[in-house]
Amino acid sequence: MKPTQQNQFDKTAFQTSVKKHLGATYATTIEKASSRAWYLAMGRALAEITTFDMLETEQDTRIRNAKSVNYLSLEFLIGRLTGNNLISMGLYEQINDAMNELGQSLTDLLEEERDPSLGNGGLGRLAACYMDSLAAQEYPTVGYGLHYEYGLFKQSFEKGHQKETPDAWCGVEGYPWEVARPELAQQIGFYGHVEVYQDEGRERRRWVPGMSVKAMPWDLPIVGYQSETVYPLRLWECRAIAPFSLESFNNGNYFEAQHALIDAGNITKVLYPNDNHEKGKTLRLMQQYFHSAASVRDILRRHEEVGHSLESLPEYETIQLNDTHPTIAIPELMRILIDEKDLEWAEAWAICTKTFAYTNHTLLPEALETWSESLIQRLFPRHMEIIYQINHLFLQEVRAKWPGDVAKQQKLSIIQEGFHRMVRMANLCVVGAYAVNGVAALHSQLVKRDLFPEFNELYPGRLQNVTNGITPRRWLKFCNPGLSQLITDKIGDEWPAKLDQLEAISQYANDAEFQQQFMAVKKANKQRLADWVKTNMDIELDANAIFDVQIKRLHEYKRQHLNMLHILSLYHRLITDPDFDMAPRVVIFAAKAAPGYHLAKQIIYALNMIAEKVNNDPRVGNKLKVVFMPDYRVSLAEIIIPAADVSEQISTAGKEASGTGNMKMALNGALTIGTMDGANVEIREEVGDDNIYIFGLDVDEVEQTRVAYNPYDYYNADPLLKASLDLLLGDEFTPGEPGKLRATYDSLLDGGDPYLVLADFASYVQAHEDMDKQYRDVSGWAKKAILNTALVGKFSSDRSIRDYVNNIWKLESVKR
Ligand code: 26Q
Repeated sequence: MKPTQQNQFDKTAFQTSVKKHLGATYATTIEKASSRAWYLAMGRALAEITTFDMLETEQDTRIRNAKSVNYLSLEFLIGRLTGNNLISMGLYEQINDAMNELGQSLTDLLEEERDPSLGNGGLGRLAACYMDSLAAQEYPTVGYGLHYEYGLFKQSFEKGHQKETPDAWCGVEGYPWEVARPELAQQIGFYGHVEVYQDEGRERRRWVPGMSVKAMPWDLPIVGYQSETVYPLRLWECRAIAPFSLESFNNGNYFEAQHALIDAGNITKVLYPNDNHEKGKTLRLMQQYFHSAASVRDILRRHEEVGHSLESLPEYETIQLNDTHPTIAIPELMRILIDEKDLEWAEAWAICTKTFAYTNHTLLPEALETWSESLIQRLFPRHMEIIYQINHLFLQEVRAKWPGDVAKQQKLSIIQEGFHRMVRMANLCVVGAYAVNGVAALHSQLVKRDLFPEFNELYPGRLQNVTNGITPRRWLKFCNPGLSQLITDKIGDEWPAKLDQLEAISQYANDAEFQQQFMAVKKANKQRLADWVKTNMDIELDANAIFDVQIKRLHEYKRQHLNMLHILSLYHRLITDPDFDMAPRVVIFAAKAAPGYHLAKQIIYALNMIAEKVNNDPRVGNKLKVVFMPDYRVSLAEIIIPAADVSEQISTAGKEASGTGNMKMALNGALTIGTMDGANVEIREEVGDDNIYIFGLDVDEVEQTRVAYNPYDYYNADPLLKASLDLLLGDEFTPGEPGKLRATYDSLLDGGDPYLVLADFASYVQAHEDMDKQYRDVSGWAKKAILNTALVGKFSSDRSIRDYVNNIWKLESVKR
């Protein structure tokens, strides 16, 4: 590992650069500059350093001749870059000092940065953590994504209802960390037809697109922790081709008539705000192809520029598909190899199937992508031919393995038969990839057992597991400086790159002084959050209360409404049972609902109305507060996570592929209350049964319970459950307007309760009671919290990346 920038840092030169940008880039003066201008100028001055390092990394012949991973993802939820990059560059203190001398507070300037919210949730954030770990461990990498003009919408509440507004993350001035790479632009086609022609007696085919656009790359620097290696996150922006060719426009070749209205600027205008739900929108498929095509061409350009042969592609490049969203890259590579590079089908297929690997992030049927054959045919006629041919050859394999078994062929076919034929993207991925992985041990087992059992027989060893991880740089060192310092004082400062070392902290779990210090840090973090809530929401919180946190996208399977029922049960008991005693508790939510997901929005509304009443009801006093923080995003998570005492991970068993918020909160000393789902199972293995609160049905019990499930059985048998649910029917929370919160009630009873909320209610309430008792034992709680921090080193994304490297990608690290 090379020395960090610290040694070469020239403070005066840096200050001069900041001042130059203030004037030359942002047209202001030291006297007049706003905080925003100072932040932008500082960002540009820093980006200058990293851009040089990125170009050096790009030119490094050892890296150019080593194998790289290309991480293809429609989402990279990177969060703010400035603070994080300062930590990676080892320059935090120096820049703090340099900016102080210029009369600026670094912490204030960092608050000026808008989050680049170029993702929905877990999958996008995972891609960002993986880029961080790839760079930190110096594995050659390029991240490929989209440069959306608008990221995930901004959320606010109007009378308790979610309101969405566009997120123009770049602002008018542009984002200081990005650099345009016009020399690497690509031209991308859509629509059109397939031409058949003769070439030296052979019949050949080529796609003649009906319209074309330009893909302009923007590079963001991914700075390796304590290294000068900087890899690019390359985000493609769609532009109209310039200069606009009037001649071809007029003679009708340039755009086909029916597509003339599509403005090229539309394609990367906005991120689709659905997570774990696909809707077959044409523009979404265009985004996917635009992303895949530009990325594949860039990969081939890099490969060929160094002089490597096409046959050797799998030796130098591997392409990781982050879910099925970039699946069209597989037929696109086939098309280029066959139609443009003159390879035979078999040669091209051999290359493809040694190059692609696919990560599955979900088992939810509504999230498995299928696209109508007619849409693909219209947008990408040549790709559709190639998909047919892939399927034709694949079904021959299926017939050879299971002769005469038509049902097997139908089940496995890439094309789903029916009135509207559909292309199953996951099947195409499994057939076209050399490795397929789930994202947690339980999830990967279910992928094998329930989703792809036949593929597992047909291709033994192809289906694997890589348990997700999180970067400890952002999710401990940066967001929780108090705890980081405490840890460093005990075990030195190598833990951010070697998270397993945290285990050494467990020797202090019973140490009274360390417990007291650990809990003092936690309390300060809770106070920081309470201050945010006071300033932004005007709600007073007591930092001595239990901070009980559920932060994630709003989804029925994640069961925010189970948490809601628990709140209602506490409220009911507080106002009806004079003997009921509980430790003061603050229940904190943050979540965005997809704009078209009606019930999710109703759950947000109900939680906001319940909060309003509970927080102001004198009968409740300070025992219970409910806070729904608006506009959940990475920078908000950085404030909430260090302040959590309790981490809510309460999905129906079998539904949450992994979860990563669970890892972040455990690392920051929160105790998990959770089901046997996703990575909770592995967190429990690491921290031990005594240090986690597991409740509810497991996967097998969920399956058995579903057979004859009637939510009314639970409703009628459990008076506390009934009383809690019935609160939603009256006007307790919507004075004068009874029934306004009944959407949740209806879905849980007449709606059949598809996620078994009522079945898990009693066990969930019991687990909370156990935790409440434990919280009153201050030392006992501190011990458990410390052990959570100490024992979750496994969940560093550095370990996940090493798993990918060793079991799937087979790369070598290149230290500079
Ligand atoms: C697909 C087609 C059309 C429009 C949108 C989509 C789409 C977009 C985003 C489908 C799914 C997503 C996001 C899924 C996601 O975030 N999954 C989560 O991935 C995490 C990382 O592996 C896991 O920890 C979570 O369990 C999983 O829910």
